[in-house]
Amino acid sequence: MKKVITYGTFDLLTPGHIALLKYAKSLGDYLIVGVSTDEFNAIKHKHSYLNYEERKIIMEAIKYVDEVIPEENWEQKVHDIETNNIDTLVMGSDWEGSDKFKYLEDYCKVVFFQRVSDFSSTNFRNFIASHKDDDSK
Ligand code: C2G
Repeated sequence: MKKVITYGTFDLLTPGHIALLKYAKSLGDYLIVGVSTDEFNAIKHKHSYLNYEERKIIMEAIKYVDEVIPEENWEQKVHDIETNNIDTLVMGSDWEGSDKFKYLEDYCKVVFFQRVSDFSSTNFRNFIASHKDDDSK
């Protein structure tokens, strides 16, 4: 069984996230997703609308995802790769060249997925702001 792993916050999913998960699963038989905990998001200086448990529920419902584990720190990846016998780690291309992933090539294949153009967070915020009174009518 070829096992693949990826990591991320996965808040407010877009087709870009799904494209990554679909691609990651296509590289093996079993996909593990390390979903960033709320505490690790704080370390990443990233805010998510949904908390860890909510994001975990959503990720577990995606057909490409076989298992969700908590991503609690930057350092756990070697342990995750070794204890889960991971063949391939997949990340979006925005991580290519990052020193947070280069060293992992000593432990498994590391593949970067060319990101699909994502929805713009700015456009999303503008949409919400311009429709904030819709429900009150
Ligand atoms: N992604 C993508 N295309 C998009 C949006 C996201 O390929 N349009 C990928 C990102 O490159 C990442 C994964 O989906 O590989 C999750 O993205 P985020 O939820 O933004 O997670 P991130 O902040 O990149 O955290 O240890 C790794 C970190 O936890 C990654």
